[in-house]
Amino acid sequence: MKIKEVRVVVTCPTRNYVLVKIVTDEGLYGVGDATLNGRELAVAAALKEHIAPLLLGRDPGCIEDIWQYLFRGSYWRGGPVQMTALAGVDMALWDIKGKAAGMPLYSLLGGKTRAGALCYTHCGGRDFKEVEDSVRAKLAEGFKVLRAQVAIPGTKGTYGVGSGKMKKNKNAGMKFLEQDALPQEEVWEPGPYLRTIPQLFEHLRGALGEELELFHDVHERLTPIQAARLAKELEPYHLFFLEDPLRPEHKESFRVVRRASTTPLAMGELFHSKWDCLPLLTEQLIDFIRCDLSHIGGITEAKKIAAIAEAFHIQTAWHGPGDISPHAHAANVHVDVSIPNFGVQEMVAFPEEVHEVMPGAPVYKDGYLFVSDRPGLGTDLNEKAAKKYPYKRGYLPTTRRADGSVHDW
Ligand code: CS2
Ligand code: MG
Repeated sequence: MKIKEVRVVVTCPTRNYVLVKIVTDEGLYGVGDATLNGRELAVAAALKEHIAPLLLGRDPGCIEDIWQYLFRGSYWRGGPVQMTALAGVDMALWDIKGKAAGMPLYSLLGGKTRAGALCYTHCGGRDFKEVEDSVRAKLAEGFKVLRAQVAIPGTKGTYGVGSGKMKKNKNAGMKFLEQDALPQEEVWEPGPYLRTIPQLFEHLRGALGEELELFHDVHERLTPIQAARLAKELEPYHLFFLEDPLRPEHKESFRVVRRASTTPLAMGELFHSKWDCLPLLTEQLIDFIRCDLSHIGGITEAKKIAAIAEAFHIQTAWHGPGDISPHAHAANVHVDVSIPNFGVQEMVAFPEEVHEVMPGAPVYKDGYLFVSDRPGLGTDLNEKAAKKYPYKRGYLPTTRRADGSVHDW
């Protein structure tokens, strides 16, 4: 079997997605996710201009060799754009391998270690009561693990509470990316944030008890000593984990947070390779590794990261936001259900437009996600439907401190 064609599809069914479709001379094809929110066309160009010509005529079954060829063979390696492009290719190749073998991906990866993947969803609100109501509603839907975010008094826009430059569609109630919107600017200060979050969890535990699993996403905003204070002050509320407390660049800073508390730590959505994860894994500075399969070069790299983590008693919690496609979500769950050290899986409910363009997303039932037994990833791409939703330039929000200086969003 040989690769005959590499197609790159950019589509915006409510938000932008970049898909790689690899077609073989035997008619089999695979589709992978190469979406990088806010930099979609950079990845599409890398794929079309630089990577596609390197794939034509190759055996799609040699996934590891193609991975190494695209990563090491290019000399200029790594980074979000290239690792997202590589992820798209990698997922498409695994999809082809599964279809050729007549097996679902989880089966190729060693077979099921569990029936479904325990998953979590997001709960946000303008105040503690709204967050509590949102948690109660999700508990009623069967969720067992919940992420809680609350608006911070005196700040403008809070991560996880609003939703960027999206406008509501009157008919569907769904939010769509605005055409040519520039980044929304939010204002954030550590003082009010650090005072509010422990109070939020005090409220939630008081109202809802100890049974449910709760956690919080810091979104890489704190300094090491601030993160250490937060982790310590959250100890009485027994979080499932504290997500992404620090920026991804200086991993040694995690030692400060680790020494200060027993709150479990999770990190990784901004990582791009196993090497980014290494010090946190080998020093056991975190409890959950939560890379984004679409930004680390796909399933091949995820399997390796999971295996390294297993040796250090660390579980996986792969990133699963709405800005990566159902193909990536399916890849997440195939890995989740086939590795021994799976922890939890982030999930989103996609709008109808996304299902129309990319059918086959994992199915949610009573707190767990399930993938189908169809060969490969079990997802597909409806190219005709994709054309109905042309690309719209869009950005993630940015954040400034009260004095106007740029801060991490
Ligand atoms: C996130 C994402 O899901 C998460 O935990 O932190 O929402 C993240 O902000 C986006 O994927 C950025 O593109
Ligand atoms: Mg996050």
